[in-house]
Amino acid sequence: MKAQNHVNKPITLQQFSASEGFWKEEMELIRKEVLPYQWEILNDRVKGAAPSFCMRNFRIAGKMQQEKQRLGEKYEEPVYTYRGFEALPEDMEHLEDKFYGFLFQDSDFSKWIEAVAYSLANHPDAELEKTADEAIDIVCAAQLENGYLDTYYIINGMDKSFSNLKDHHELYCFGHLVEGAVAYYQATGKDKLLKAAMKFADYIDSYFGAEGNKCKGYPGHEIAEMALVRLYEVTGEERYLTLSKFFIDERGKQPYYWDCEAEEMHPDRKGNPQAEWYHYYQAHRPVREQDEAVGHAVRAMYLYSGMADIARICEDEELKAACKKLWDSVVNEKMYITGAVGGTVHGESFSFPFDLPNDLAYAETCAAIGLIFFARRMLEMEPDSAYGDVMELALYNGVLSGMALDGKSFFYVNPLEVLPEACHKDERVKHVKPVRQKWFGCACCPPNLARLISSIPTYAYTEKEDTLYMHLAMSGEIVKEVNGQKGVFQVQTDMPWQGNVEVKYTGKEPVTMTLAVRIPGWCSSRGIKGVEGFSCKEEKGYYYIEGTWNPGDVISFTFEMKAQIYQADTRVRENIGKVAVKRGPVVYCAEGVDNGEALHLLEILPEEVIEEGTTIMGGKVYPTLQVKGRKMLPATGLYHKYCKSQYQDIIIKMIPYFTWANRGENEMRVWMWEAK
Ligand code: FUB
Ligand code: ZN
Repeated sequence: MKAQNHVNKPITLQQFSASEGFWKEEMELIRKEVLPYQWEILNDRVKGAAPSFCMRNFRIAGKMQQEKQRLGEKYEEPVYTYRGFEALPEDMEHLEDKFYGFLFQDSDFSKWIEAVAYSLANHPDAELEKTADEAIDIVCAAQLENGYLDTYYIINGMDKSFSNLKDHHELYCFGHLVEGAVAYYQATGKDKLLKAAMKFADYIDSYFGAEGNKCKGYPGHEIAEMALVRLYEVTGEERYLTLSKFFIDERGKQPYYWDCEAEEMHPDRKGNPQAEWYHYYQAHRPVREQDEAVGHAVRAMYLYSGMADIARICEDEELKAACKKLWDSVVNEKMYITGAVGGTVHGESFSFPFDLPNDLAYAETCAAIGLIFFARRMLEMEPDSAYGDVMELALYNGVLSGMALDGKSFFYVNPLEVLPEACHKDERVKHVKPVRQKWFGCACCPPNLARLISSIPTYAYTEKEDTLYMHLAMSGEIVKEVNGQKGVFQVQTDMPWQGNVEVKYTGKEPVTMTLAVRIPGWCSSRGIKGVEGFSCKEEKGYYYIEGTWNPGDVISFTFEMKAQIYQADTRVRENIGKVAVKRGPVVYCAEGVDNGEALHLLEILPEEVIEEGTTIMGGKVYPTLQVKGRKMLPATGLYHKYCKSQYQDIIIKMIPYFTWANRGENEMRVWMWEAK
């Protein structure tokens, strides 16, 4: 296999220190509020929140290992009986020593520890690190001698482990464990969890693979693919890269591995009635032949991210071409204006092209996070502002909407239109919650948010030998080594609220290198100052400023940011006759609390001037927009003879979409009628 060290890679968190501004506040929120809160949750100590059972399961599995040691040969392994999803116990005080929760509950710890790792890299915190070390001890104590580490099977019976790859998430939990372990090692230098993850990886490597009799299965829920690449990059062990590539290339081959798996599980059943569902798992055909984003949206995003990793490292042009086709399918046909993906609750999946309902949307937080993973990997392969634009869009909208401004409640589903009465009474929108929840039985999204936000500088900046890329402007100091010399830049910006970015060179010694800055697709006009003495060219939506940087050099960028009206492709049936408002990367929405009930009666006058204002939410000031419009006056009688509709002029107050539902339960709309 042709494996190369990649050329354009994310910076490390140690290279960046955030200064005052939007992202510093977000990262501090994660550190001070979200991570301690989530630790309480993982230990089932938050009243009124759905129980997690995550750390409890690890403790029980650990106790079993102790028992095994104590009893030696007398120890009796549990024999697996399928339990399905455990109903929530009524008596939380007196639980049996068994596995509770979703079968991938372990992954909540792994995401949490990953977020903790990033947070520690940004900001040392002895107390948090101590808690994390204790958590790692609990997790490692549950590991089997052979390296296996998934509490669902350890507790329920190992005899059936790896027998249901399609649905039982062992390789998903493994992938998350690896990601958390790598991050913790990189942040702290402590390798206990990394060693445990490697041991598990080696066990998996001895079980799966192309060689001889090894199992030809692959994950039902992707993530191991990209996790193994990270493990390869941190350890240099090529076998992890080979295993990742195996999982990617085995997927969708015929005969389908999962058909064989199903036959073993149900020997009496002829054929596999589930086979037609393989598109849900992106396993309907080999990934290199796939050209439409289908199935479960999070799975898809994680798979495409892994494919992009392999395409980059192995310089695999065919795989890269598949990634590009899938990217186009997502962003040109299946993405919401908020950067959210997954149009249908059925299977938490993509629907057909341009089927993007606003109220029925699934738009899972994790899926938008996955799109950011995919975008960053496409940028690593090929810096093109089109990827950066989507990454930024998903981040400021479909992702951030997943968390309350105080970091203590979360959305799993992020629709673009909410009528609370429907959420309560209409089965079709039962999946939509009108207010964020403290936690979820299936809690994939909240710790995913924590790990993304606390590692956000690694999405904003990537680097290769002599070039520093700024994909997202973020205030802080960034260090870039070039040929043994230390370049230091101070970035100052008010993004996402203002489009000005100032980059000052504050290194002690001059450094010759290139700074590449993304030109946001949303800016209506732009300017750059201070480039005299540098060579400055534009390529694929980036300014490339090349030359010798001397202490005191300052380059300023102005990306004009003003409120703009957007329309959807006419194939999006839902949005015909409607408009949405965006300012820079931020999508705006109208809420009932500002505009009264019945938002469906409001219309926007798209050609009128939009005024800007502010409002206070959660103790912070947020920009608002005052959009001229009108409100249709009520006309009663279920059906009546036509009479010209009557309107009243109004000003529609709009707030950033990600801040909605922070002032109690109320209506919300992104797409509003266009006044004709
Ligand atoms: O299956 C694991 C996670 O739970 C998925 O990524 C989410 O969509 C949720 O179903
Ligand atoms: Zn999720």
